[in-house]
Amino acid sequence: MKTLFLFTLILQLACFIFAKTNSLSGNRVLVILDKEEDKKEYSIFFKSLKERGFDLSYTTASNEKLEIIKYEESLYDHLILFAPETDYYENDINAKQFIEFIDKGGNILLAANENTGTIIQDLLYEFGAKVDEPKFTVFDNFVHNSTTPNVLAIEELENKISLDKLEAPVLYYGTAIKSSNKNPYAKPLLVGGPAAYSWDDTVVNKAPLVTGNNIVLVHTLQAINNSRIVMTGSTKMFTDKYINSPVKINDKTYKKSGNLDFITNISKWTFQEKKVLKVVSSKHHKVGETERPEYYTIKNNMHYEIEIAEYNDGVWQPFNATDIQLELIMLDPYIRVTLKQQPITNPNSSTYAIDLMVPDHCGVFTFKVDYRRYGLSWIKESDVIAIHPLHYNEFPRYLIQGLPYYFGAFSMLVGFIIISILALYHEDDSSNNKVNKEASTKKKTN
Ligand SMILES: *[C@@H]1O[C@H](CO)[C@@H](O)[C@H](O)[C@H]1NC(C)=O
Ligand SMILES: *[C@@H]1O[C@H](CO)[C@@H](O)[C@H](O)[C@H]1NC(C)=O
Ligand SMILES: *[C@@H]1O[C@H](CO)[C@@H](O)[C@H](O)[C@H]1NC(C)=O
Ligand SMILES: *[C@@H]1O[C@H](CO)[C@@H](O)[C@H](O)[C@H]1NC(C)=O
Ligand SMILES: CC(=O)N[C@H]1CO[C@H](CO)[C@@H](O)[C@@H]1O
Repeated sequence: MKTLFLFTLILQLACFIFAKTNSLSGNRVLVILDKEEDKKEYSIFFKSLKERGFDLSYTTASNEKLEIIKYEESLYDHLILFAPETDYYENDINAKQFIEFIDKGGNILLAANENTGTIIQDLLYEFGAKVDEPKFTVFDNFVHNSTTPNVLAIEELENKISLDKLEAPVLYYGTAIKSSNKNPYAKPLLVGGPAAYSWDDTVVNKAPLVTGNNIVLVHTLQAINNSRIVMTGSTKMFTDKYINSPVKINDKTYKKSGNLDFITNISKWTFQEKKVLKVVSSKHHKVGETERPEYYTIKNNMHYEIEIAEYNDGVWQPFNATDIQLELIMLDPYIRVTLKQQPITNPNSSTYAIDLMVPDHCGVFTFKVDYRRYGLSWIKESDVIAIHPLHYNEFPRYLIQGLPYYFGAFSMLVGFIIISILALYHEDDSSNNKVNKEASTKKKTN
């Protein structure tokens, strides 16, 4: 009995160790579906997530036990929202709660479709995006699969985020996302081709509201706290049918669509398994020293160094870039310089450094590295330190340029002494006169 217990304990421990995910923000995923049965349609995608170590919980939007935040704590690290059609989520869960979930550092993978309900519409609206009219789907008479013009076969990425190019076309059936383009934190990942338009199954009798490249198929957003959100207008994209479907586009055929590769890569990005940056360390000191000083003096030569690592699929790698800048700020940046990457010595990170002269201006300065590039998580490192003016004993003395002044000062001094001596020891004639006068009066009285 005891051995059995021990055995199960070891087994559990082993499961626990092997179930470790590569995600930096945790492995608890909640999948919200419209209907319980939908789960079967996405079996390949969900299986791939489980293999990556995620702990998936499934629920439906109309489940009474639906909860994402309890006592101010997120119950999950990531959400998969595959329930666009439900108009009312149980327990009053709405866009506000999803935003709160994001504020707490959660990531969301969201799929809408041609029957998107108000909850998901509201949520998209928060991200500066909205879906087209109900029943409208995206058509493209040039780049589509075999003879169905509303099953698009997309071959090109609009922005690279975690994948460089698509090996096979991605099949897409669903609604168009319209982006207001006002949210600087959002960028489209897949867009419609030049001939794409959004319409329902009636005859097109006026200009469609959204066409061509303005049709966003997959949209991404990275919030200021590095939470990541991916939105798409197609739930079908994630289904087994689309993943396994052959693709036939303009006489070219592919045995399998690129959907699995694509959704694997974007879900890795969403769930913080890729392109995550962190500052390992940063330091600054005077040239020739190693300790951070209490303050700098104007025009000191200083050395700044920052170590940055990039996380991809479970390993921290050296981060490579040529555009990381350091700013010395007092209200405005006084100095902004590009840091140079040093030869890589550590397998897990890379170092960027620069030597520079602190500004000829005293005050309290912030030394800041604020690096924001789309697709990578944002890093911000800052340190506040004072820059002092020169101390009275730090000025050089007796400059050649000062000679006329020294001459002036010393000639004054010498002149003063001479005049004082003259004034003190000068014998005045008038006193002689007085004596003479006294003598003469004496003579008179005699
Ligand atoms: C991700 O995309 C790359 C192409 O950029 C592809 O080679 C790879 O197979 C994709 N899938 C995964 C799981 O990385
Ligand atoms: C794409 O076209 C192929 C070849 O005609 C077909 O077998 C497949 O079912 C189509 N896929 C979809 C999702 O329509
Ligand atoms: C680099 O990271 C690996 C694990 O990813 C770790 O085993 C190794 O000790 C690290 N190396 C250094 C020099 O930090
Ligand atoms: C940065 O470059 C080094 C050396 O070329 C390489 O080993 C490392 O994998 C690169 N880092 C990333 C994140 O690609
Ligand atoms: C995890 C994390 O960094 N959360 C932050 C996300 O952004 C909000 C608002 O800016 C902060 O309050 C959270 O702490």
